[in-house]
Amino acid sequence: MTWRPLPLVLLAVVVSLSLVSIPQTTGLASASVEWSDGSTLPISRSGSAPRAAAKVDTIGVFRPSNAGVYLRNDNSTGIADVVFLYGATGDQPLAGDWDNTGDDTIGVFRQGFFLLRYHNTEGTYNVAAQFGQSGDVAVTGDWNGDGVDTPGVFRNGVFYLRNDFAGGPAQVSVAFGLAGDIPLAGDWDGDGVDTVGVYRPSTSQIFLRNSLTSGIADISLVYGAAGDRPVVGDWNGDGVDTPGVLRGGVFFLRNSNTSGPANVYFLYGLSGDAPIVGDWNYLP
Ligand SMILES: [Ca+2]
Ligand SMILES: [Ca+2]
Ligand SMILES: [Ca+2]
Ligand SMILES: [Ca+2]
Repeated sequence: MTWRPLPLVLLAVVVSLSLVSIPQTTGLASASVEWSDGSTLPISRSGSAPRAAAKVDTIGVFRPSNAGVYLRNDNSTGIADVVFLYGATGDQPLAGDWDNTGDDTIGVFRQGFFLLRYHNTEGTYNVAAQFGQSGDVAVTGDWNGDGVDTPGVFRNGVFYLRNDFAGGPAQVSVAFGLAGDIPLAGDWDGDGVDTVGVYRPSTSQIFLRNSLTSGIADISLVYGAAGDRPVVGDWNGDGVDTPGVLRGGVFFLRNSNTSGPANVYFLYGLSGDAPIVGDWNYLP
């Protein structure tokens, strides 16, 4: 769920490469630019030039009854774009970029194990990381900004986080929220590092913190209603994760970390499905 801007130096290289490459694909429009020294360089007008791709998160659901995963590549009503079986009834579904490829893939938390897969296809896990324990609620995020989402758990108002899949004790502990809160993880300020938050079901309040240290909320807002299942994601590709809720088969998504109505809402999945969020079809 982390958007990483292309470094300026790399961006300059990409732009210059696009100026000197001649589009060969049939049917692509092309043009040339005459420079002050009289030379000409072709440029592509087809939109095929390399550019920094923004990550946009979309929704999916995990269906406990059949351990089915139903991913959609747009935040709109419609059939699933990707369907496969993963995990088992009783697992907590997860999604993240476990291998720093840019795309988010499935995982589950099961009794102190993070069982993570590198592809959104049926198959066994690629990573089995022991972290946390039964009764914990799992969260995943890029806690150190290296592009890899790694495990965390929430237990009685404390987040325990690790920056790798090696097992072992928590590397970071953050007291935030209360027992009974639903933990959240995302990049609330667009700096490339995921931090923690909580959703408080009793009051529909969301509390977000921008650093991985114990302390009061940097951002608080009210969103959703009793019984909603919260989600967070970057719905508009601006690098900032913002809230949403799933309510009886309808997703309500908001594009800012402020109180207010949904910016987007649509029917998806069935009552009883658990929501998941990621960029399933990211292409670098
Ligand atoms: Ca990935
Ligand atoms: Ca990381
Ligand atoms: Ca951040
Ligand atoms: Ca956003």
